[in-house]
Amino acid sequence: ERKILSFKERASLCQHPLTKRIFGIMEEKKTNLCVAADVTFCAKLLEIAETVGPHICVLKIHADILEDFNSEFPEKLKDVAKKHNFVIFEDRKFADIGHTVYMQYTKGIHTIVEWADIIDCHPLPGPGILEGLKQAGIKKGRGCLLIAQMSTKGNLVPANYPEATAHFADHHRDFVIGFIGQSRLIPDPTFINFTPGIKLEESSDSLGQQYVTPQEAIQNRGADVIIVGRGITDANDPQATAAEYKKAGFDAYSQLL
Ligand code: 5IU
Repeated sequence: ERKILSFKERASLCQHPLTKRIFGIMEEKKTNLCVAADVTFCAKLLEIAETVGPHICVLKIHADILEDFNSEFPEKLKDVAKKHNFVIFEDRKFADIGHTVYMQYTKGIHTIVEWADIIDCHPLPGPGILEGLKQAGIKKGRGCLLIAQMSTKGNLVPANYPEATAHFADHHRDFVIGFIGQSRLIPDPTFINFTPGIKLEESSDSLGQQYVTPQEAIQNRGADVIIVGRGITDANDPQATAAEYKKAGFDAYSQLL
């Protein structure tokens, strides 16, 4: 039986300033909702950020699908994040050798390290990937999530992978702030568990995505933060729908306390 702590209690236990800040936002805004804004134009993304901003703790984006990405965009997004008090997560899923991910994180047209509070990576390449990302991220106070499991049908993640991932995180607490997965890996309350593949009704899409409900993810699988994309961005009223997911997520967590 794991002991569930409030977001406030968890914030107080955290050493990493970014984790502390995220739990603080979750407590203050009463939300454990992360919206995945997978859209292809900057104006649309900024509109979604404004619309759902009051209801989220984290906004997850894919900068590399923006057809009109430009150097002013991150500044505009940062302004919205500041206004509504959420953090920015670039879901780049780094997966290469340390030297290459260092460059992908800091160079190119996206210069991700300059604006993304959170990034994520596949632990598959071994410790070098974190060493590479850390070289740029630590001095800016950034944090990284380790991808421990995936939501997709038929994925190749082996059964012992989450355990090895947790071990990895334990050795890089100065940069790893948590996990992306479908179940809680370790009880440690200072790591944040993000779970994608969430909809109010269980379903799937035509490309392997599998959805569970906020209640299932939080109460039975140990998610802290639910990641919701199309369930909100494709809704007729994204703002009202975000409010609905926020309530479902926060109520599900609160019921565990
Ligand atoms: N995402 C997943 N599953 C995973 C991982 C990431 O869906 O296992 I790791 C991302 C992909 C997308 C978002 O950006 O989360 C989910 O979007 P939808 O709610 O629209 O399916």
